[in-house]
Amino acid sequence: MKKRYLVTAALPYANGPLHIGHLAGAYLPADIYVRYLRLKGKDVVFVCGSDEHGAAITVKARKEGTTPREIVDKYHTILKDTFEKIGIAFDIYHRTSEPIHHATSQDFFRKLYEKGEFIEETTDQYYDETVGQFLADRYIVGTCPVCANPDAYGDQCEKCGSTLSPTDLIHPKSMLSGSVPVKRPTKHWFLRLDQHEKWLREWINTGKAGGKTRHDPANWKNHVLGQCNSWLDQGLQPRAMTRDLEWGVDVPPEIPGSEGKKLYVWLDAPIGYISATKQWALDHGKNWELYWKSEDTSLVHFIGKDNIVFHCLIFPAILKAHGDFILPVNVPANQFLNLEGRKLSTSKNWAVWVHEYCAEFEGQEDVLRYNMIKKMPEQSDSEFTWKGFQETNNNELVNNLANFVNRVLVLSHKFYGGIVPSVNTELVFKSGWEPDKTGQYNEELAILHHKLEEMGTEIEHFNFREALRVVMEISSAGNALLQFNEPWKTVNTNAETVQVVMNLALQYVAVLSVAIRPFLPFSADRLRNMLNLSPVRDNGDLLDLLNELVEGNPVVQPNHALGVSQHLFSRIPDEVIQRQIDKLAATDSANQNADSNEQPSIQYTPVKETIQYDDFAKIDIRTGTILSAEKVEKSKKLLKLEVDLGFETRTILSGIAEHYPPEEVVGKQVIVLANLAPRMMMGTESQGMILLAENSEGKLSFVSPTEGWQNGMGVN
Ligand code: B3M
Ligand code: ZN
Repeated sequence: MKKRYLVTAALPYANGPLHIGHLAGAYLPADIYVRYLRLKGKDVVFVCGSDEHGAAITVKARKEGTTPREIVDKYHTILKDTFEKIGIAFDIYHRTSEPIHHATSQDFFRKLYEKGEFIEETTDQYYDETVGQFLADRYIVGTCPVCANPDAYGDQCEKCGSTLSPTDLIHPKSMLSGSVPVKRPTKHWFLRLDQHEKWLREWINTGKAGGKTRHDPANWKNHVLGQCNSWLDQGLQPRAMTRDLEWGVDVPPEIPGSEGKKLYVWLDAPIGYISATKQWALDHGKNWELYWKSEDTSLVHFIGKDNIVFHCLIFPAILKAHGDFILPVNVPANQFLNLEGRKLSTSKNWAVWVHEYCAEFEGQEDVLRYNMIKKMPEQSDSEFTWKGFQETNNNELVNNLANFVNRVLVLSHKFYGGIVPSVNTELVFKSGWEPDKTGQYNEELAILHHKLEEMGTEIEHFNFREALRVVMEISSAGNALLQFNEPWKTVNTNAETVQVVMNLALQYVAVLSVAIRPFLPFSADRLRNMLNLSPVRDNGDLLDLLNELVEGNPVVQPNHALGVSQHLFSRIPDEVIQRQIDKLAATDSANQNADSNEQPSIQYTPVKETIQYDDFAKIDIRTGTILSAEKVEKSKKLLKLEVDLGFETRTILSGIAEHYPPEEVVGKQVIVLANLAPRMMMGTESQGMILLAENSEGKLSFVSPTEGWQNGMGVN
C-alpha cells in the first residue's frame, strides 16, 4: 500500500438530484474505500463536486425556462446536502463554476497548447440560422442511422445506445428553434489522442508507463480493461477539446481565435478533481501537489461504466500531455443498477431519489447503504427492488446484526449489571464459527483478527459486497456463539464459562463497531455509544484493533461499564414498502399517459457479462442463402432449411415457423452460426444456427447483409 491516497468520485451533473444508481455506482464504493483507509491511518483525501458545465446543464435550463446559473445553484445545494445525509464523507465537495476551477482548467489548456498537443482544425458543424448559434451535440435531434429512432441526440441514441456524431443524424433538427440547421465552418482545437494511443495501450494492459510500473492490470476489473481495449482497437482519433457555447470555461482569451469558444466539458470536469484538491489544500494549509504529482500517491477514480473511457484514456492522456502528473492506479468502475426490472431514468422519474429516501426513512440511512452494497453492480448490472430491500433489512440487519448486539447488551446488563466480566482464558467453550468446534478465548480473538484482515483485503481489491459478507459473518458467528452455549441456561451452573462467553461476545460487538464503520457509519456511531466507547477515530482505529487482537488482547476491557442498549435496526412493515411500490406505479402510469401516443416503453434485457475478444473469436459466423424450406412434422415452431454456405450445404432447423411461411424464406440471405455443435431435433440433425433478431413482442426477423453478399463469407 502506498503512503498517500487521492480518491475521486465522478462529479455529478448539477442538473438533477441523486438517485440510487449514482449511489451504488460511484459514491458508496468510494466512501467505503476511503473510510477504510482512514481507519487504517492512511493519509487520504476524498474529493468530489458538482459538474456545472456542459449541455446537460444548458438543456435543463432551457427546459425549465431559466438560466444555467440558477440550475447549478439549485442542484448543487441539493446534491451536497444529500451526500451529507447519506453519509458520503468527502473531504471537499466542490463545484466547477468556482473561479479556482476555471483558472486551473485554463492553465491546462494553455500548457497543452504551448506544448503543441493540439491541432487546430476547421470543420463543418451544424449552425442554427434562426437563433444564430452553433449547435452542440445535445442541441440537435434527428433520426438514428442505426435503429431509426426519430429522437436521437447528436452525440448518442438513447434507444439503441449508439454513439453518434451530429452529422450522422438523418433529418437533423435544431432543438433551439426546430429549424433545419445548416453546416458552417468553425475552428476548434483537437487533442492528438492518436499520438497517445501507443503508451495508453501499454499502460492499460501492462501497468507500465515511462519505464515505471504504475499499476497491476490484474487488479483492474475485466469490464474496464475490455472497454478500454475496444476503444484502443478501433484506433484513437484526435478529439475536439473546445465547443461553440455560451456556458462553460472560456478558452484562455490570449489564444488567437478564442472568442466564443469554451472548453469541452470532458476537458473541464476531470480537472475538477484537481481544483477541488487545490481548494481543500488551501482550506487546510496543505500542499495539493503531493496528491497529484508524487509517485507515493495512489490516485483512484470511482465512476460508473459510462465514464470509463474518459477516465482511463482521455484524462490520462491529458495528464500525461501536461506532464508532472501521476496516473490513476485503478479505475474500479461499476456497472449499472436497475430498479424493479427497468433501467433507472431521470427523465422518466423511474428512480429512488436519495433525498426523498432520507426524508421518508429518517434514521434509516444505513439500511439503504446496506442494500446498495449488497446489490452493488461490481461486475455486472444488478437490480434493486423494494421487496428485496425489506427482506434484506428484516432478515440480515434486524435478525442477524441488531439481534446479536441487542442480546449481548441485554444479557450483560442482566448478568453483570452492565460491567464487562473478567475471563479465565484457560476455559473451553463451543465456538461460534463451527457448531462442532470448541474454542478458547485467544483462539477466538485470532479468528476475529483474521476476519478483519480478510475484510481489508476485499476492500483493497474493490470487492465491497464480499467485504460486507465477511463482516456479517462475524455477527452470524456471534449469534451462533450465544446459541450453542446458551448462557441464559448455564449462567448459574457454569458461571465461569458464561463469563468467558459473554466477554467474548462483547469483543465481537466491539470489533463490529469498528468493522461496520466503512459500510454503516451511522450504526457504528450508535454501537459505540451502546458500548460506552469513544467514537471511532478516522485515523487508525482499525490498526489499533488489529494490533490488540493479534497480541491476544481484548478490545473492550474487563470492568468497563457498558452503555444502554437500543435497537440498531427495526423491522420494516409491509405498508411502508407498499407505499414505495405504489409511488413507482403512479410514476409509471403518469409516464404511460404522457407517452400514450408514442411507443410503449420497452423492457430491455440486461447486457450479459463482459466477454473478452478471445471468447468472441471462437465463434464462426458466415453468410448463407436458404435454398429450400419445409415445415417439420409435429412441430409448431421449426422449419427445416437447406442453407448454401458457399463451400457446402447444411441442413439447419430454425424456430421461425410461426413467423415466416416456408415459401417466403427461400432465397433469403441469412447469417449462420457455422461452428455450433450439431444437435438432433425432431429426428433430424441440425448443423448450425440461423441468427435472428427478436423484438420486444417476441417477433423474429432474419438478419442479413444490407446488400447481397457471396455465401460463406465471415461475419466479425
Ligand atoms: N458529470 C458525467 C456523469 O455524471 C459527468 C462525470 C464527470 S466526472 C469528471 O455521468
Ligand atoms: Zn438508435
